[in-house]
Amino acid sequence: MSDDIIEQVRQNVIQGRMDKDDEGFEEGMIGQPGVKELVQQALDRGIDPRYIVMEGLTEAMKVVGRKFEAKEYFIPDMLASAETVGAAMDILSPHLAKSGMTSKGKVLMATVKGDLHDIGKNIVCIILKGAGYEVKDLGSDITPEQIVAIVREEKPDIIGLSALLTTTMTAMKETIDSLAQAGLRDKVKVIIGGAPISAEFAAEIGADGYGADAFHAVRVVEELQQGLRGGP
Ligand code: B1M
Repeated sequence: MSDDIIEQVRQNVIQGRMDKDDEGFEEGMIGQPGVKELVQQALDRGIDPRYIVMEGLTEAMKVVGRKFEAKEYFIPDMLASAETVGAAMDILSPHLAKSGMTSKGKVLMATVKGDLHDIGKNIVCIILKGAGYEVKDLGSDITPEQIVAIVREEKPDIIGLSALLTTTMTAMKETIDSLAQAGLRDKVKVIIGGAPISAEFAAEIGADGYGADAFHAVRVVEELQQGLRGGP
């Protein structure tokens, strides 16, 4: 039963159907629940919000990516799907982030220079907040210089960098090198993630950790905080 509604969430994200007033790919979709209504229904049925994020939203965006690669989808289609995920996250965030917890540490999060993809980074922010961290989201297309300046000012425990493009992965190394040049590298742990990133790449560029997904990222941040982790 729970899988039926998650499948409907996936299909509606893929079709970019925000709510019941949106047209879909098939006739007669107007009036049928869209992503917003389905996510609320899933929550009302007691489905774990983390399951909705991972199996509903994230899986759907993988399909969208494959369709884009196959030239079946174009940028407006990707954007429509991305917007439904944003709206779903607005509904899910309060359920994912427990309020009133003392901070376990301060994390700054950014999508790196040249990269505008922020959905995965936003999810990581929400899940980290839910795990009790103070999270400051710097946004996307953030340069190494901006990161150095804000690390100096905010003195975070961890900086999280996200990249979705193979062409922007190099900005992660630039950021780590800039932190080193500014004499800040030993003052902050760096964790990286995003679809093209791997543990091997993280080791290669001198990051302290690699998060495969938002929940893995939280485990890695926790290990880094406890000094249990020597590398990615
Ligand atoms: Co773009 N895009 N896009 N895109 N886009 C990809 C990434 C792509 C793989 C699509 C494809 O070709 N199949 C491809 C990259 C190819 C490559 O580099 N080899 C691509 C391209 C080419 C582009 C443009 C260049 C297209 C163009 O203009 N010709 C352009 C670049 C713009 C730019 O950034 N400068 C572009 C633009 C866009 C949109 C603006 C239309 C939109 C982004 C909207 C937004 O983010 N606000 C978009 C989208 C939506 C996608 C896909 C379809 C979906 C990305 C996504 O949100 N996934 C994507 C295809 C794909 O990834 N399958 C694609 C869902 C999200 C939950 O997953 O971000 O992986 P993800 O995050 C996960 C994990 O990776 C991890 O946790 C998250 C949650 O579990 N994670 C971390 C992420 N960051 C982490 C950080 C951590 C730890 C874990 O620690 C700090």
